[in-house]
Amino acid sequence: MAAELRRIEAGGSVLRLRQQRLSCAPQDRGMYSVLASGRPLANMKRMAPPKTTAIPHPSPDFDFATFLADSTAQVNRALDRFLPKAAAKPSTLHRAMRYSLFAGGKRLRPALCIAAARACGGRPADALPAACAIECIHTYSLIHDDLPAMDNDDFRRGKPTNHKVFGEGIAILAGDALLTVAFEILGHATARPRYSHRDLLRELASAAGSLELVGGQVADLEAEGQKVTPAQLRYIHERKTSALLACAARLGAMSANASPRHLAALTNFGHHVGLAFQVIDDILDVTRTSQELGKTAGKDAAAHKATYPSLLGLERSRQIAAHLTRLAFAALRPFRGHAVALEALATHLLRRQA
Ligand code: GRG
Repeated sequence: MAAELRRIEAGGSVLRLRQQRLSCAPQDRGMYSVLASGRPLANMKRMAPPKTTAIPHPSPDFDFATFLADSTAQVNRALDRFLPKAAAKPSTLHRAMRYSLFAGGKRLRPALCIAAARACGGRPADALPAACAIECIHTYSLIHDDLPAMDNDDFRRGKPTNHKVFGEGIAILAGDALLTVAFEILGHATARPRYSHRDLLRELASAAGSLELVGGQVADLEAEGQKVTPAQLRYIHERKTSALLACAARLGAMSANASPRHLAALTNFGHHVGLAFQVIDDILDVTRTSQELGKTAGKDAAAHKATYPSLLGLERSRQIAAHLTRLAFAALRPFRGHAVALEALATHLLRRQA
């Protein structure tokens, strides 16, 4: 137990080998695996995080608010183009899909995807299909997560949940259709010399599948009413949250034909910011109001769910989130100061209040 706690506190999100069986050209694979199993990560695993919430400063010259607003506007326009119109038959279904998709989500995963593409010298426009596909999967997961059979929530993105407006049957189907359309949208991405369409589709499928997103949800369901160990909590969070954020970073990098070294760095970055994001989410659940969050606050505590604050306390959770953010910054070293949007995003995720 103590060793497990140290692993969680150290950020413990070791790059999983399965996720490293990456999609890179055969000539690049040797280089990738050397980097993926390199010394820095092994050292990180052993270190206990210092008791500080300090993090490095992102470049003061980068205007993250404008970057997020611009990427959100681009993604919203692209999603509107990619999705069937609300009036297309069956219109109830298409209205339900659009209701949740355009309900005011923060669009952090698309921003991560686009920032990763930028860091690798790519164009935002080339990352848009992947950014939109990820947001569709994320939205489907929230619709299903809010269902009575799952978290049973009435309020999401500041509005009544999908099943409250459209009924459970349509909400389930809207989630199914968003999951499916994500793959259709990703099909619009341009293949790159290092990454084929097959690579991109496999990447998204594995992050959304039974070993990652859905697997994390199953572990979460099965943990209800049980005493959850720190190892189980990490397992759930790495899958429910971190996997999709890491996938966003990776697909952005792949859209820019990233080198194996940069892809490995962004995988590492995505895992660390993904875990930090969830630790902060756990903290916000107990420190903010429903109105501030746009979703029901205090749900984890009410459901006696294990969270970072419930296992380790608020102050230690804040230190862990900061430590994970420092690890995310460290992962960006191969970009030699040219990943300013990603640094700003990691800082934004740590400091967010909703
Ligand atoms: C297959 C039946 C079935 C269900 C799948 C996988 C799944 C359901 C649910 C997992 C969804 C979940 C709640 C993950 C936790 C991640 C998290 C903190 C999401 C909130 O992300 P934000 O804050 O949300 O970015 P917005 O609304 O801003 O996009």
